[in-house]
Amino acid sequence: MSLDISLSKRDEITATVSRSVLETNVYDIHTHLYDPAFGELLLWGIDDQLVYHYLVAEAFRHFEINFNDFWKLTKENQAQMIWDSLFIDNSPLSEACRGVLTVLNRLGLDTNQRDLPRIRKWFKEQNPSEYITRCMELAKVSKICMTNSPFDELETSRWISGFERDERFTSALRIDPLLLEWDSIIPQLIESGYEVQHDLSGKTMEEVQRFLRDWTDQMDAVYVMVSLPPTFEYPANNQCSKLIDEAILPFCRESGLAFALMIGVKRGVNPAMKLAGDGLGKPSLISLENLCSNNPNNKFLCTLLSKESQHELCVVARKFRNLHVFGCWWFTNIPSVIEDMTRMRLDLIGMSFTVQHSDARVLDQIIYKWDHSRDTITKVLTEKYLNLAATGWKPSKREIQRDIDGLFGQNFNQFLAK
Ligand code: HDL
Ligand code: ZN
Repeated sequence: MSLDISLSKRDEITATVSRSVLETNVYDIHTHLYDPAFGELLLWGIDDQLVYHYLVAEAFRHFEINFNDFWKLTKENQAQMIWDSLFIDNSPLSEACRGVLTVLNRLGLDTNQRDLPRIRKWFKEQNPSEYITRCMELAKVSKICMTNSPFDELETSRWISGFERDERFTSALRIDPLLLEWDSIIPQLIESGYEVQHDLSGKTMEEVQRFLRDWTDQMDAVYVMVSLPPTFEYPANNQCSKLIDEAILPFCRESGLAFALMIGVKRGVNPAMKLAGDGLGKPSLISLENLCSNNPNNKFLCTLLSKESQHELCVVARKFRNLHVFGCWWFTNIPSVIEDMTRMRLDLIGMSFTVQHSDARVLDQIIYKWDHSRDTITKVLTEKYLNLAATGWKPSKREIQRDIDGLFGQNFNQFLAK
């Protein structure tokens, strides 16, 4: 199709898309990074990059060591084992391996020296606060949304003691334990002064809403988020569904906050691997349809973990304008799947989605996660604009920039503001 346009028009569109994608700053709407005020919780540097749970999972396929002995090693020794196994003994072709090298290369280090001690020495010489700015500038990330849990003691003490926010970091209120481990978090809620009952009776639902309100205010959260198993059912005769219906959704309607659902994660498929031990399953999207259909005055964000679910998700999004699709989550965050998902989303829901989030756990990772995603996004968008031009419709530079601004965060901001 795109052969019907002149070579000069073709080159102009190709250059415009590539430049816009490369130069447009993104709002990274889901990460596990932290405002620098959280100190050690903000991970960065070569060792944290190497012991990232994606690489732990890949490295264990080569290791003889048992899991517990590995976890007893120092972080540096864990990193050395992973480096030796995945980078030296085998070529680092996986997305997560290539990512480490993309980061080092973009930082100006000579990866071909393959000298881990020398690399480690370079990171030790970096100034943390300057390094945050450097990573965000290299990654072209202007804003980072954190994942903030009111159930994580490491975090809550910092929130309660108060700190001056770094305006580049926004907050998302993460509530998995509230919905998935109700019986285990009851004591913490009661101890914090919320009058809740195991059987959800009495003032429980209004007290859970007060809990959400208190923490949303404390964090200035921009949305509420939960990750859910592939077996998630809604509506259902269980605590999770009742809490969603009678506490989460009423609170989100009252506050105007979106409820973000990340569906399909199977926690602890191999518990000995800790964070690296989670797997995925393909959910039924009937529950998502029911959520959107039964709650037209709630806003839902959604990303799914199974590649096989992505087509259905686009069709559900076509039915419900109160559903905003975002990102290529975790096991789908690899070039081949990002390409399929982005093409499918443009084909089925046009521009009305957020193209990517990094899910970065280590600051430096935003450099590779966005570099690699931009490559694929450029490829798909160029194809789409060339197809468009072949119809005689000539997308202007301004229109292409407008579209990319949208995919890179403006669509998300507009959806939240509805
Ligand atoms: O539940 C989530 O937010 C997931 O992103 C997990 O944190 C997962 O461990 C992860 O980091 N994926 O990229
Ligand atoms: Zn995440």
